[in-house]
Amino acid sequence: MKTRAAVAFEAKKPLEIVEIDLEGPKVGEVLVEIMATGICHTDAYTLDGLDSEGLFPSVLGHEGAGIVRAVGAGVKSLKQDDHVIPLYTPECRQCKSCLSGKTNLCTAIRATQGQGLMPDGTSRMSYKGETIYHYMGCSTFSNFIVVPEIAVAKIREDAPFDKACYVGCGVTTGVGAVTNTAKVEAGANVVVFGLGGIGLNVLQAARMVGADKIIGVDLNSDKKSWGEQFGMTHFVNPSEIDGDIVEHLVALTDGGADYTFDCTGNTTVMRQALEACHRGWGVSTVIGVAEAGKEISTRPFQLVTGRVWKGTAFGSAKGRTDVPKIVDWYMNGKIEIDPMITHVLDLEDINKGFDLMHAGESIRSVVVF
Ligand code: NAD
Ligand code: AHE
Ligand code: ZN
Repeated sequence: MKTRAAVAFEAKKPLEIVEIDLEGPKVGEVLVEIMATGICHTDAYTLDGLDSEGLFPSVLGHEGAGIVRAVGAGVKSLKQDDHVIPLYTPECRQCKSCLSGKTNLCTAIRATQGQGLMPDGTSRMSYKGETIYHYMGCSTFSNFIVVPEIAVAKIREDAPFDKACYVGCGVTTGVGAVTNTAKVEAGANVVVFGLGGIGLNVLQAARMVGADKIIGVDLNSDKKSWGEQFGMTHFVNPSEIDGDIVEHLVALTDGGADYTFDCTGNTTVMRQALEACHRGWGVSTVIGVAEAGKEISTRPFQLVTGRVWKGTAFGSAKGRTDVPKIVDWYMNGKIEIDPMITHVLDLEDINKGFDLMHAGESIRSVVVF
């Protein structure tokens, strides 16, 4: 079949809206009509050529929601007309990682996913006879996609696609980082670096679990009012304080935070987040994705004296199990999504979504098909 898609033909070039060819689902795969997709900073990072796994030409996008239109042979857990969210972190429930119960990082198809291919080692997408690579196993900047059954979460049918899509990455990542990865408890002091589409979800989850001080840090002071809407109690712009940001935060939290989160992808900030933790027990969780070649460092003494450095992918959520629950949380009013969706765009205007993100003018732009 043919489908409209925003194709990344080259790094650092705007996406081009074209009709591509899409092969139907093979064994264990499903065809999904994407109804809406968010634009995450990770899409921008890959398009900017900063992702060591970035491949071109490809169809980016990994924060979508849609409807199953056809299933391939052997598919048991999904049927036509199911409402779904594609998962960049699948859940096969059979691999060593899934069976360990210790991680959400299913390894069943990770190798081919990183090569921009389906599990059988081929792509379903092409343009004028040339292969187009899949992205993060999703490629939600296409109106129709083919994905493996194990990389699809079935969600309730009354959830609006233009909001539910955000659960496909940003909401689950930010909320899950607090509830699954760091396991923040009531009364804790929390510092969140970077108040964008991920950081605001960290804030609202910290509020949800009953954190005490919830401090937001951003270089963009426009984010102060955004943070306050989602539970932030104190805002710090590092460029507007006298002295060192770590010392400032340690003083503000009476010796250091119980939990900090990096939602910037900046390795200098990651170090600050670790060092702003309380001696003896503070836990810092890296969420931000750093550009290829970047490394983190700190004095080992920081770890010897009890600070813990962690990281999280997709908020440590097991996609097929947890994503439907997070959609329920949204539908039941436990978490908010609507105010964070600042821009709704047609596919033709998708590049505007990237411009708005880079200008710090959006929280989430969502493309509706
Ligand atoms: P965003 O662009 O919406 O937000 C980033 C925010 O960080 C902005 O408000 C920006 O002003 C702020 N910022 C940038 N540099 C800063 C600095 N030096 N100090 C303080 N604030 C700074 O991006 P997003 O969609 O929220 O994504 C945030 C990061 O999380 C990205 O690196 C993205 O790739 C990553 N991410 C990771 C996962 C995961 O599973 N680990 C999932 C989604 C996104
Ligand atoms: N491809 C990059 C790493 C990118 C990365 O860390 N991605 C996160 C999700 S970001 C979503 O917005 C992730 O899930 N990582 C785990 C995984 O298996 O990819 C690189 O450095 O090569
Ligand atoms: Zn993302």
